[in-house]
Amino acid sequence: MIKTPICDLLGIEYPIFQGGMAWIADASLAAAVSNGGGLGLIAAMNADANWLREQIHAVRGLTDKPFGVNVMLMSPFADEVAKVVAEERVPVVVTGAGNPSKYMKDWLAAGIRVIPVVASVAMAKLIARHGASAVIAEGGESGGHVGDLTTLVLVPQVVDAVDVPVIAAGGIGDGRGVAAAFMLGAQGVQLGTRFLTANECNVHPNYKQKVLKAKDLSTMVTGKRLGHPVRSLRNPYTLNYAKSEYSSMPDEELEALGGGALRRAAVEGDEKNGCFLAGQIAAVVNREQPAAEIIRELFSEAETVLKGAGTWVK
Ligand code: TUI
Repeated sequence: MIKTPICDLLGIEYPIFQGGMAWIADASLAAAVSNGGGLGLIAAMNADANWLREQIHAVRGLTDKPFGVNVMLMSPFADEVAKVVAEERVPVVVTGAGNPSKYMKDWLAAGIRVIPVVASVAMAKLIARHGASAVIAEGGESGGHVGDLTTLVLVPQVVDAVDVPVIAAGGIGDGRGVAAAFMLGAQGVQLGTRFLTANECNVHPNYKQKVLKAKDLSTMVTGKRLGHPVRSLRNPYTLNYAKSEYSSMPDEELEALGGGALRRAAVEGDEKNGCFLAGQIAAVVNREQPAAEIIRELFSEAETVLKGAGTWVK
């Protein structure tokens, strides 16, 4: 049985978080993951306060286990979303895509455990000083908004730099990845792409199929020109965006190309005009399963791997 201090800190059975995937991670998926013994997250993404409040109430109706909300800091609604999580006293807030320091005081005063995603050592140190309970070190193998460093390189450096527990994210999709994260010094893992194909995930079926069919080179990163690189599955939309990015198209037009693309993928399953965010590890995700089964399988595989880890040492 793999148990780490993060389990006691948050009151969860397995040290695993479900990634806060925009337009995908709703109350249904979050509750399934929490009921399976992990930490389920609702993605506040670009939604407003009312939508989030409804989702928080929905998840509370589906589970009595701890859950969290992922606050995407680039969202135009970040301020109102930050207020809702404090008012609702959600057990855990995970932040992404920026620096959450300005919200930390209010969240900590509301008794919330704040666990920011970081993509650098500097951000990890800063946020630990502001009272984060743990940090999620996310490598650029992940889907969605990506930093420059890989998980293999980022995680041990963050582990060395801060005194709080580190959760590894990016490029983890099976028990081998979970085992590797623990070997790097992480106390837990966060997986997005693997949970996207959970039975309880309400994303459009076309999206699940695209992840299930993905191969090693199926993802690409676009958006560097505007400063917000995102990893997604290669399709007519991303190829056109990439071409435009290297053309003389004005920034405003390029920005307009991005608008609504995540929704078209996740809600409409629009294969041509949607942006299907996914991590590189989509290549090893090959079946739909209940979330609880995913969690059990990941940790049983990880235990086997860790027990055999000394095999080659003579
Ligand atoms: O946030 C994510 N993944 C995301 S957010 C998202 S929605 C979106 N839509 C369009 C454009 C961009 C995003 C889709 N996927 N992951 C967590 C994450 N956070 N990865 C990297 C970071 C990060 C990066 C910089 C965290 C902190 C940071 O600090 C920079 C600074 O100094 O503010």
